[in-house]
Amino acid sequence: RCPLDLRVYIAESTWQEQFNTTCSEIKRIYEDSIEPVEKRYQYELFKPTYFSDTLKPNKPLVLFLGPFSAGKSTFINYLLGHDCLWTGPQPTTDKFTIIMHGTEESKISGRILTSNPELPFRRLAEFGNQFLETLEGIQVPADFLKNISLIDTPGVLESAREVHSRAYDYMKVTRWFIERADLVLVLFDLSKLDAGMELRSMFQQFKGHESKLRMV
Ligand SMILES: Nc1nc2c(ncn2[C@@H]2O[C@H](COP(=O)(O)OP(=O)(O)O)[C@@H](O)[C@H]2O)c(=O)[nH]1
Ligand SMILES: [Mg+2]
Repeated sequence: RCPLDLRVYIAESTWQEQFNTTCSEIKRIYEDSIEPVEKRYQYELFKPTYFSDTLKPNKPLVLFLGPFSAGKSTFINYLLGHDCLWTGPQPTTDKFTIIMHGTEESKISGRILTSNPELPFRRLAEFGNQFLETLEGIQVPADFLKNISLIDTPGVLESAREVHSRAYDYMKVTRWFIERADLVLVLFDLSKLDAGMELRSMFQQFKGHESKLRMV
């Protein structure tokens, strides 16, 4: 289904224009022809659609990873201009926090985040209820969040692993976020390096997505 005018346009335009036109044409076909059928037969009830998550115009995601107490939350608070996230020297919180734009500051539970079809997080529900307890969203009226969303993570735990055992598969969740992120910043504090097996497994999750990795 390629109308003649689109083919003429492709012949005369630059690569970026062709890419944008093709994406918007595929999206239009999806929205006009496929999405109504999905809705009519309640396709999402038995099979969440991968395409709707990727075709909807989602904002770029920047993921923050690294050891506990490396300064991830402090750095995000700095970007936001005020203290939205809890920070401190001890690994007392174990939350994945999605920071999005909102007209006023508010929190969103993991369950609401994963049930909203307008957001690209529905498939996170597959990691189970225990994980959803550790997932939260916050909306912040910061201007730069109009173009980008951030994800803060609990951080890898080497020495205190048995004290803060996790009731979900941290590495699989990390891989899920790495696959969807556009940029991944791994923060370290060189004065408290605690590198071990968990950090090594975390880096293994980058397989195929190494180009997104930046170490700070
Ligand atoms: N000296 C110093 N301390 C920092 C810096 N960034 C964060 N901290 C402190 O390091 C501790 C851990 O920071 P936090 O942002 O909670 O780390 P996270 O676990 O990676 O989110 C807090 O007590 C911060 O005040 C920094 O650039 N320099
Ligand atoms: Mg933190």
